[in-house]
Amino acid sequence: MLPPQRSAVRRGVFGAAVAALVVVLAACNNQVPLEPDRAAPDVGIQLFQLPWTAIADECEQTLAPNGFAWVLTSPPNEHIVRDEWWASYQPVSYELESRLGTRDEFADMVQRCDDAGVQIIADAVINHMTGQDDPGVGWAGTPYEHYDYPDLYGYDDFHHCGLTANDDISNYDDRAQVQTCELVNLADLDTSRQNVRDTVGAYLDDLLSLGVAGFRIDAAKHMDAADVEAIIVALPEGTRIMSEVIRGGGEPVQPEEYTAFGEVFEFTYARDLLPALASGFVNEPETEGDRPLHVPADKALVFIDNHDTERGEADLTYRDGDLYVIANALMLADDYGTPVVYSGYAFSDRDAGAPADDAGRVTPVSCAIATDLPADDYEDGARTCVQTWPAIAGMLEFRAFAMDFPRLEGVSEGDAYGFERAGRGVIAVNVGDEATSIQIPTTMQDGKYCDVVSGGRESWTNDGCRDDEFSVENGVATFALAPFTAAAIHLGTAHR
Ligand code: LM2
Ligand code: CA
Repeated sequence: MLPPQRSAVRRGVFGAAVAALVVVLAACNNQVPLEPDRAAPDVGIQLFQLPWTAIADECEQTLAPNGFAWVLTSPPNEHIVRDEWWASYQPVSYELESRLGTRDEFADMVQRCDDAGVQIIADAVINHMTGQDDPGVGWAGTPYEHYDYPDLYGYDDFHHCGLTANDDISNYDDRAQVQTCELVNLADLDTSRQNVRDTVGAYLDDLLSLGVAGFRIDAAKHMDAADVEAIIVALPEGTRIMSEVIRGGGEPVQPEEYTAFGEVFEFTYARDLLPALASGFVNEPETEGDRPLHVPADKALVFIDNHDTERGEADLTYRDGDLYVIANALMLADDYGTPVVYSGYAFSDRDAGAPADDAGRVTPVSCAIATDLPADDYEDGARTCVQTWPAIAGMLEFRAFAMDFPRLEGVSEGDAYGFERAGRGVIAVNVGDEATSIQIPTTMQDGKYCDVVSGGRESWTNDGCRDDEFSVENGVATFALAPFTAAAIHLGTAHR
C-alpha cells in the first residue's frame, strides 16, 4: 500500500486525467458543456441585526462565494437605547452610530463588500422618529423628545392627524389614517414638507457617499407615494429603491402605487406558497403573463419570510427546517421577482434582541465555519446562518445556470411536484411524509446529474457527486425523494 500522501497525489493526477478525458469526450460527442454560461447574480439576503464588521466578513467568506448579489442591512442610524431588536426602528438622529456599529465600521463594510462584489442596501427608516412619550437620549448621546430632534425636526415637521383619539392609526381602510396618523405611536414625519424631504434626502445622500447601492424604504405604505417619489428623484440615478408596502386585501394603499420609482416587496408571494406547503401541497402559480395580485415581475422582491413575518404571518420559518428549505428552493428556482433570502437569529420571545455585550453592542458572529445546517433545533440567539446552508448555496448555483430560461409548466404526482427551467435545470420537491418518486419531462440531455440541494454548490467532483445523483433518461428526469425533501439538477452538474 502506498503511504497516504502518495496515494492522494496519485488520485489527484488520476482525477485530473479523467477530467481531461471527460472534456475531450464531451467535445468529440458534442455533449453538454461542463461549464455553460452563468447569469449575473441577482439574489439578495437580509442579514437581520448583524453588526457591520460581521457583515463585511460574510461578504468575503460566504456571500460572494455562494453567489449573493446584495445584502439588506438593519437600520444604520442612531436609535433609542433599548435591548429589543425594534430599537432599530425608532430613529433619534441620522448619525451612523448604532448597536450594530460605528460610522467607520459601516463605511469599511460597504467597501469590503463592494470589493467582494456584494452590494449594500441600507434599511431607511424615514416615515417616523421615536415612539417615546418621555424625553430621552439616543444611542450616540443625542437628546430628544417625542416631537423634537435637535438640528433635524421640530413639532411642525410631524403629522398630528387628529383623525383618531390618540393620533394612532386604527383603521387601515382609511388612506389618510394610514399615511398621516401614527404607526404604534411613532412620531410621524410630514414628508409633504420640503424641509423634511431635504433632511431625509441628506441622510440618504450621506449613505450613498459611503457607497451603498440603495435603500429599503421602511413603512413606505405609511407615506404618500408622491412624497417618497419626491425624496427619491432627488437622489442620483441608479439608486436602488425597495419599498416595503405590506399588501392588504381591499386596503386603499396598494404596492402598485410605489412601482414608478423602484421595486416593492411582494408579500403575496409567500402567502401563496407557504400555507399550501405547510399543509402538504404546492400551488402551481400562473406562469403566463403577470401573476394575479402581484406587481410585475421586474418590480417584485420575493421572500419566504423577513424579520416581521417570521414573528407574525409566515407559515414557515427557520424552525421548519426541511419545509423551509423546500420553500426557499422553489423561490430560487422560480422566474418571478428577485428573491431575498432571510438570515436572522433564533428566538422564542418576539421582542428579544440579538445577543449583545454589556454595553448593548450586538455581538458579531461568523457563519463561515457553521456546518450541519439547517439545525434541527437552534438555541435562542443562535444565528441561523441561512447563507451557508448547502441547499441555499446549491440553489443559487441552479439559479445562475437557469434563471434566463423559461419556467415550464409544473408536474404534480401525489405529494411531489416539480418543474423545468427550459433545457437548463429541473427541480422536484416532496412535501409529503412518505417517500415518493416523480418523473418530469425535460429537454436536458440524457445522463447523470448531481443534486445541488443535498450536495450544495459544486456538487460534482472528480470523484462523483457529493451527495444525491439523479438521471435523465429518454427525456425524463426521475427523482426518488425522501419525505420533505427537494432536489435540483442543472447543466453545470452534468456528468457521465
Ligand atoms: C416596519 N416596517 O414597515 C418594520 O419592518 C417593523 O419591524 C417596525 O416595527 C415598523 N415598521 C416600524 O418601523 C417594529 C416592531 C414594533 C415596534 C416598532 C418600533 O415590530 O413592535 O414597536 O418596530 O420600535 C414597539 C412596541 C410598540 C410601541 C412602539 C413605540 O412593540 O408596542 O408602541 O415600539 O414605542 C406603543
Ligand atoms: Ca406617515
